[in-house]
Amino acid sequence: MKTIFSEQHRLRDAKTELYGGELVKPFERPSRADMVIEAVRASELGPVAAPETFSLDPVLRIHDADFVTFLENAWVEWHQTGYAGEAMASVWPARRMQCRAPRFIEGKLGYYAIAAETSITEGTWEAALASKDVALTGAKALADGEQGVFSLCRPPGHHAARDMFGGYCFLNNAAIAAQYLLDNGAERVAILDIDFHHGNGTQDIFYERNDVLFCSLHGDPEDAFPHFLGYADEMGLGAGMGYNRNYPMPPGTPFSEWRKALDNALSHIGEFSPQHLVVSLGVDTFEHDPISFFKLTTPDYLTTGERIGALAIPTLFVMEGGYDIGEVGMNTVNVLKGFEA
Ligand code: OKP
Ligand code: ZN
Repeated sequence: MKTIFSEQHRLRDAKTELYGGELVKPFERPSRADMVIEAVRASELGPVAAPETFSLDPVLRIHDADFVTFLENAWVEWHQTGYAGEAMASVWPARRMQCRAPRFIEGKLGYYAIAAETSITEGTWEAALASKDVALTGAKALADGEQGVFSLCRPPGHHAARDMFGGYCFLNNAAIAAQYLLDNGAERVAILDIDFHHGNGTQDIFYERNDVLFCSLHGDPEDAFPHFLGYADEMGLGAGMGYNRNYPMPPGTPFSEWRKALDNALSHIGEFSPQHLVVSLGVDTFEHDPISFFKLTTPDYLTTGERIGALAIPTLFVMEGGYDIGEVGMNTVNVLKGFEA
């Protein structure tokens, strides 16, 4: 399997994440991608290629133009105010307040953010652009007939919605890739999100559509980020009714339970008979992940890849989360190896 990877991911290197009332070094840090690419190379999975550069057109198929403009200018606008720290949201249009983007950067941050942990820094936009190029290059290879491709995206994307960033995400790489596949000949694309966290952005983007089936396995929003989306009764709306499936699971969930949800999702995907499958691949379901609460083990990722591969649908793996720096490489590569087995 070919891997698409850009060194530009390093441009996303925030110093701060708001966590537990402190500003800590972000869990979503450059060494994550370094560990994954190192494991890809060591495992002889296949060639590693740099991405092509795409225009903003495929981004604007998913994200609102005003949101894209905001992301592009946020750091400079924040910096120009004279603030010493990184740009972070601290105020929101809460219930019964006006939901519109104001002029000042402080207000715009709150308008476009889903959460406060994700600081915007110099280089963040450039890294997000490179990350979407990694996803699109993978999608293009899939459209050209590859059976499996790994887009080693960083920063991740599945929490980013049409007009929202947060949860370490800016542009929704998986959604942009799925839309690209539809715009290049596919009639139906399925997205399977196995990151520990609910893919609220992806769900929201495709919620009223029946050309994209979205299935997500994740920590129950009662207990886990993003808290305000991801319940099992969210099934889609209008034409999209029945094309959204959530599998929330409780703290401590072991692979024996998780795989039942996986098999259920995979059988729905099979019935949908998509031309392509996009997997939002997070390995923060790992037993030792520092911010998550499922109990998957390293060999479980091989089984997971095998189960996905058994569908025999051309598949694009898009990297999302996974924060145990020591094991993120092996766990990720195990999914890809399992898929190919
Ligand atoms: C991004 B991805 C935990 C707070 C969680 C944000 C997590 C973002 C995860 N107390 N903060 O889905 O891996
Ligand atoms: Zn996650």
